[in-house]
Amino acid sequence: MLRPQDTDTRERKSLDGLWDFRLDPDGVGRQDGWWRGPLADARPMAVPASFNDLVTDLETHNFVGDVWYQTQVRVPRGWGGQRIVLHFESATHRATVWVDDAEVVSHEGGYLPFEADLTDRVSGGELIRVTACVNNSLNFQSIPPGTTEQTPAGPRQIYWHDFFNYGGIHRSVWLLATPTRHLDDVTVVTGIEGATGTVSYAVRSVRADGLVTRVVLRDAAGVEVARSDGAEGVLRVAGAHLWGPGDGYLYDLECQLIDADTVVDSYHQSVGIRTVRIDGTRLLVNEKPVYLKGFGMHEDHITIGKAHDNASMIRDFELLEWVGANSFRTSHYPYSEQVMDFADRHGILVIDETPAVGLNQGLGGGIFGGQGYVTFSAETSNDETQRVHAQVIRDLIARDKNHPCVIVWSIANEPESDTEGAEDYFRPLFDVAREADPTRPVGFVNVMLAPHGRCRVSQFADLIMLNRYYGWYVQPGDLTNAELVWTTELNGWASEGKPIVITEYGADTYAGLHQLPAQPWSEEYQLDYLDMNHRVFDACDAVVGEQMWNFADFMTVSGFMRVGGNKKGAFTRDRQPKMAAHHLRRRWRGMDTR
Ligand code: BDP
Repeated sequence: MLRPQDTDTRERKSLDGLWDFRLDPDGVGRQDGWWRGPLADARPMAVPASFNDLVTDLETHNFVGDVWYQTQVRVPRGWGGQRIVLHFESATHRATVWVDDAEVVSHEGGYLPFEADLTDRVSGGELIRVTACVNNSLNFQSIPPGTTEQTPAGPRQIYWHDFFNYGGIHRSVWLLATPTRHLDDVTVVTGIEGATGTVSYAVRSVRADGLVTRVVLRDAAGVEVARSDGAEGVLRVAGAHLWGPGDGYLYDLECQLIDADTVVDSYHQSVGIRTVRIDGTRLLVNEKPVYLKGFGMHEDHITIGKAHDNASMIRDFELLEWVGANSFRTSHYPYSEQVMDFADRHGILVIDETPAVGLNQGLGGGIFGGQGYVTFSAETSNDETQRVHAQVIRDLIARDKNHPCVIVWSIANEPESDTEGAEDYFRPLFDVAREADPTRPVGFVNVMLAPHGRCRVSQFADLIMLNRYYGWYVQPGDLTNAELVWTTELNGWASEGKPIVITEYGADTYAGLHQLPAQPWSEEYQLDYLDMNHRVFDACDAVVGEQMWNFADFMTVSGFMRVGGNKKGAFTRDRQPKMAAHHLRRRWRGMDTR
């Protein structure tokens, strides 16, 4: 699937704006055919946005189930004879879409794109009705998992991840026209041979018999540096300007389908020439060791929830730059493609994560309420879950394979990993990732409950990624003991001979709460906690990165563990610095990669 683009041969029309919207608490919309006409009793809803926080009533805020969106759009008059596609960048967690009376697509998974070919159903100039039934419920066969428990007051959704289960159409919706003979996919893999950059490419096309595939590579000034005919090949760029941390230099690869002298289709793929590789305990980008400084983040903003918004994105990247970060993890799901583009353009290194978070019922208990489940069993996360998980790994890699910013795939966050069931579940998933992308390291994020010596899944990973909360969830307020046990565990991991990234370490901190001596929840404690962790990391050669949890405070389920959400941010939810952000800035800006 290629992204909607305006090119010499392609045109797109945004469907973002106000749509009609309605909850379906009784789940009758599908039986009653709500797509067959104008949505009755609808209220306006912004697209893109999570629906949950735009309203003032608890029912809508907490709603789990089917919600219906509807809009009308006129297919541009000039699109007659073209291939016409309806493209959703995401709908959380699944959607079925109708155009007028016909169902055109169903898609499972809340953070990746899907589309429907409307060519045979619509014509240029026609006004069409688009209806989407979006569903945000979670079950043991969804990624992420969840379940519904019966309570005296009715069904209640439970899930084992620590961020609010926002729902809705979270990213842009497009109508797109391409030629019927069209480009369908492009894959680039870059390499370095001395001062020469190599760009291996493979282009897939549809109805392209007799057509020539041509690729033209241009530098950032638009000057052609290489070209080739054929659906596959290798381009060579003498004196290539490499993509690297802090230097988001991008070439443009124009892919064309040519009929005699006519360009039938054209699509632009940005290309950053770089390599990524693990060597012993080092993580190498362009053969140079890198040290990751940054955060686990969230797509989470006041009012709009999990929606993508360019203004918020720019603020977040400005803060990353200000604080001296060079990396982040897309905890705990694929982020908007605009975010990935921005990271490409700014030379930010990204650990790209699937939505497989909460495959760990052992963690449930206190925080999430769901207790007494076995993680991997026929009744809970099972073969079907594994199939869905494998598919989401493939889909994520298909979407993000060409982003130079992506240096590592994370196939899950904090799953159960100390049991035979976990080992059986995960072994084939690493193969799925490596088959889909043999070029990047693959890992998963290990949880404290499976410390060194007990984890049975890290053996499959190219690098070790650890979330650790010594001094917070264990030894709270006792940083002296925390430092000792943390050092001991980390030394154990270092003996594995793989690079280690600390993908989470953090302490909830209520902005403005000050205490001397420092106590948990105060800004002073967050500083002491960071200092303790940094001493532990600096003493361990195998540590190649620190990503503090979290970039900013974020929304979670309500409960006695969370005060208006998770408060482990270096920044507040409205993106202002806590003392910790200034502290990190001093460390990170003063630090050279080791
Ligand atoms: C880890 C999770 C993360 C949570 C964090 C926390 O990976 O999603 O928000 O802990 O408890 O378990 O703050």
